[in-house]
Amino acid sequence: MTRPRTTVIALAAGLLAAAGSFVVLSPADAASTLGSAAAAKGRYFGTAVAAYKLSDSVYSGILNREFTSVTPENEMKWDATEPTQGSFNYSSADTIVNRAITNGQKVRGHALAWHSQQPGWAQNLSGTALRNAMVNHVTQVATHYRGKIDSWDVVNEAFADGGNGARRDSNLQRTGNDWIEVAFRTARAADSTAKLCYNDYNTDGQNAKSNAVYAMVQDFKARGVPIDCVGFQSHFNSASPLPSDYQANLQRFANLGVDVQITELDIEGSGTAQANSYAAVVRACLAVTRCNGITVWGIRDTDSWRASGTPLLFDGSGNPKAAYSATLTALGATTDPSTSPPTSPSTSPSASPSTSPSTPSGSGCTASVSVNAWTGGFVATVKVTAGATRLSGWTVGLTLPSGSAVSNTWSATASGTTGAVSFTNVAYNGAVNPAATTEFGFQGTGTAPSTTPTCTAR
Ligand code: 9MR
Repeated sequence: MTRPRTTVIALAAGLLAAAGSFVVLSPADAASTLGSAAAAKGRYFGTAVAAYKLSDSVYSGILNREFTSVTPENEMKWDATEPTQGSFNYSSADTIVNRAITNGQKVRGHALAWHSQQPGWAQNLSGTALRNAMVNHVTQVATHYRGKIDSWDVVNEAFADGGNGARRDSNLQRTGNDWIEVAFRTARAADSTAKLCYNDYNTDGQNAKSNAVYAMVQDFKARGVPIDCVGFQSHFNSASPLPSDYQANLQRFANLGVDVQITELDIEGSGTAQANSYAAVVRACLAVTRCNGITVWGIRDTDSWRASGTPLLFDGSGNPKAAYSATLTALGATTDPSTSPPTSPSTSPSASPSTSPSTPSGSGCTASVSVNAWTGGFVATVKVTAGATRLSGWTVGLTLPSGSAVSNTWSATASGTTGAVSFTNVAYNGAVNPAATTEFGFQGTGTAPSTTPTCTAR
């Protein structure tokens, strides 16, 4: 498929031969990863991450390239963070969180209070002792991560399956029906910056369980219990397929005044059927203004808790599946085979047509920026091209217009958010072969930058 032509703005004309170029792309042309395509729609695209897989370069390469949010898959759960009562261990979760922040990715915290994956000591508590232990746990963990979490799953899976809309029986539930609101008030007191979510499964369509969650959120809103978002896990398979009223269900919750997030998406299957379901989920989220992010529950099929159902967007070798292309297309990006994601993360050939700067020469590097802008915001994709010498690191300098600010950066580290900002490579994309390219991106508020970027080899 031919890539649509791009427009070179006038100011760049005289500068093309100099350090870089500045190109405005049509919206459909601007995004070539899940994260950048979602960002162009004002949303994040995240994945569950397991700390022990981060040393796998295929895994971390895809993670850095494609995703703008991460959820620790198990590392923030009660058994992991408080294995002994009053003794907290954040090492694995901190690894994920700090790495995400370095890479400009948001973090979804998962989960503060849940009937499952409790440490043995908590499983053996009841009554006031358990209530107090829960309050202390929520306080300690939310305080430790204050300022680093975009959204917390404060309470997970507290409603029963089946037709009566009841609360799930659990040791936490038996401490009193108010345990959920106590958890939310406690989380807010510890961290006033994170969005506080209720998260559950089998609530993806309108049914007795989602009706009960809906009533709880409505009640919380009416009584001033702090709740900001509802997570819809969206684990789909042939026994539990994508409901036809998925979008309507997201919308009715959004209408209560909360954000809605798709938090653990996976869809068992393969080929076109699977791809179509992924696209339908994305379209539903994009159609609901307050659906502000999608998280898939793992990267490669082999990373999934349901690996045999091949439910994710990348195959076991890290190659994008049909479901990946469908997701990207539904997010509004074009999938151009010449720029389809590499299986290894670092660099791509310089033949990519869209933003090519002048023929690289000398020992430095050049940078070009393509922008997808809307009223009040923009996403910038920056291409770094090596000169005649292999780069071992690079820094791109850009000046933002007055009143504009960088809100999110991926595949680079930004020195600041306003004015003259330097973007430096992250660990995996500093090395660029002669005349080869690598990309990074950032999202901003205000007007997009219109000056030519500088590029310095390091
Ligand atoms: O993916 C998680 C898996 O590695 C754990 O073994 C499992 C244990 O309960 O939890 C999985 O994640 C769950 C998530 O925390 C909550 N919603 C359901 C997810 C899949 O079971």
